[in-house]
Amino acid sequence: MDFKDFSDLAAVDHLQQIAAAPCDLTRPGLLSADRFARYRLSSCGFDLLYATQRLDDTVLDGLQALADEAELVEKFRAMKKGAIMNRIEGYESEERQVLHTACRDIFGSRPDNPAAADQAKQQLALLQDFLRKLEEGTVVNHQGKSFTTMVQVGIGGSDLGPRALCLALAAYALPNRAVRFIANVDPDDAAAVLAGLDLSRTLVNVVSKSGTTLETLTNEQLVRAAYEKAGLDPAGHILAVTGQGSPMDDPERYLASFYMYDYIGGRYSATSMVGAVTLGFLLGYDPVLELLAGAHAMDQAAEEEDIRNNMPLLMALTGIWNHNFLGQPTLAILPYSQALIRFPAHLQQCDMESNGKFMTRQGNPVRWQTGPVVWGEPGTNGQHAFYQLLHQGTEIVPAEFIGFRHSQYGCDLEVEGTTSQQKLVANMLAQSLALALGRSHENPNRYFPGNRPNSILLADRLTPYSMGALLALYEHRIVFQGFCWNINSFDQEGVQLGKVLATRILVEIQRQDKEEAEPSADDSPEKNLLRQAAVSGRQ
Ligand code: G6Q
Repeated sequence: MDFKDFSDLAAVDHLQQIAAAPCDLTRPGLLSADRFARYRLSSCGFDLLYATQRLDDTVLDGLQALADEAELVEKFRAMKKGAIMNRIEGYESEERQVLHTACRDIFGSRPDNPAAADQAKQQLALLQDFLRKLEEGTVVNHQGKSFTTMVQVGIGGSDLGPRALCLALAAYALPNRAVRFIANVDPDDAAAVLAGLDLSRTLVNVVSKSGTTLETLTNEQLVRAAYEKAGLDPAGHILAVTGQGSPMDDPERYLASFYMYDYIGGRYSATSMVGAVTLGFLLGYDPVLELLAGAHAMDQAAEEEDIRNNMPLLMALTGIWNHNFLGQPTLAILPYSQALIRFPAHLQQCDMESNGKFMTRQGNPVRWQTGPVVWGEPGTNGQHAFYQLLHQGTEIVPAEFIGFRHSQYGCDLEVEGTTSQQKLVANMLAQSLALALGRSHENPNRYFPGNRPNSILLADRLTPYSMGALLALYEHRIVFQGFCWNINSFDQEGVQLGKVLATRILVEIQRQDKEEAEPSADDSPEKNLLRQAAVSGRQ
C-alpha cells in the first residue's frame, strides 16, 4: 500500500492556495436556507450540519481530491480486511492487524475478515450464556442472591470507552443493575467506589488486554483484599477480560473469562469484550447487539468514496481543513447530552493517542501538523464556563456539537412554553450560529468576530444503536486522518517512557524503605528527583 507524505500530495498544494481566502461566514446572506440544505449529510440516523464550517464547493472538491490521492477509503477497506496497518516500515514496531471493525462484523454472511468475525461471535456467545445465567439465577452469590452491581477495573482503553458507553446508556439499565469503574492507581479511587457497595452482591470485571498493567493489577489486589476482609471468597465474584496468553489468562482464578485479541487496540476496544461485558451486565444482551449493529452500519457507510456521502471521511477532512490549512490547533467536542458526559474524554484518548505522532509510517519526522489537542464537556454547562474563549478568545477553536431531538427518559416539563429538551437543543443551535456569524457592535466588548468553524451532529435519540454509530463515526474519523497524515494511528510508544521511569523510581523507593538508609551516591536523574521530593516532603 502506498503511503505518501502529506506535504508531497498535489491536493495539499491546491488546498493551501485556496486556504488563503476561506469562506467568510459573517457575510450577510451567506448562511442561507440553500447553504444549510446543501451542506448537510445524513447517515446511520445522524444528520451532519456543516454549513457553519468555513468551506464551499471549491474546498470540498479539493478535499475530495485529497481523499482520492491519499487513497483513504482504499486504506480503510484494507484495514477492515486485515492488512498489517499497525507498523513502522523498517523499524521494530507492533506489526499488527487493526480489526476492531470485526467485533461488529457479525450480522452478514460475508464478513471482511472471517477469522476475526468468528472470534467475535464466539466471545459474544460466551457473553450471552453468562448473562443468561445471571438472569436465570444460575450464577448467584454464596447466599443464592442475584448480583446487582458490576465494577469494571481497568485503565486507558480498558476504561474510557466502556465507561463512556455505560454512562451514555444507563437510561436503559435493567432493573436493579448498576455499574461502577475503578481506573486510577490512586487508592482513593478504589476506596471511594468500594465504600458504597454491598460486596456480596457485586461482581468485579478486571479488564486488561496485556494483563500486566500496574494500575489494574494493583487495583485487582486491592479489590481481592476487600473481599477477603469482608469474609467473602473473591473467586466467586471476579471476572476477567484479557488477551489470549496474557498473565491474566488463567480461567481458574476467575468466575468467568473473556478474550480480546491483539488485533484490537485498547482505545478501539469498546465494542469488544472490553466494553461488552460490563455493558451487557447493565443493559442485557440485546442492547449490546443493537450497539454493535449501529457501529457496523457506520463501518459500512465509511466505505463510500464520495466525501459528501461519507460522514466519517467528511469529518476527517473538515478537521484537516481547519487544522492544517486554517491553522486551528485544537478541537472541542461539545455534546448537548448529559449522558455523553465522558464521551469527550474517550475521544480525547482515541484521537490524541492515535494521532499525537511526529513520526511518519516510514520512521521520518513529519513536516506538517498531525493530531490536534482534543477536549470538551457537555453543553449547556460548558456555556457557563469556557464558551467565553470560544466566542471572543484569541485562539480559534473549531467545535463539534452533538445533540438529540428527544431525551432518553422522556421525563420533561414545559416551563414558560418550552420543554427542557427544547431549551437544550435551542442552546446548541444558537451556539453554532453565534460562533459562525458573530455580531457587530459599537461597544468593542460586545463585539463577536464570528468565523469560528463548527458543525452539528443531530440524531433523534441517544440509544444503543445511535451510540454505536456515533462511536464508530469518531473511530473512523480518527483513522482517516491518520492515514492522510501518513502516521501510524495504532501504537502508543509515547506512553512508555514515563512508565519505565516510574518503575525505576518505585525500585528506588523500595530500596530506601528496606535499607532505611540515606540515598546512595548514585547520580541518575530519577534518583536526584526522588531525593528532592523526599526533602520537600520533610519541610
Ligand atoms: C490504548 C492504550 C492504553 C491501554 C491501557 C490499558 O490504546 O493501549 O490506553 O488501553 O494502557 O492497557 P491494558 O488493557 O493492557 O491493561
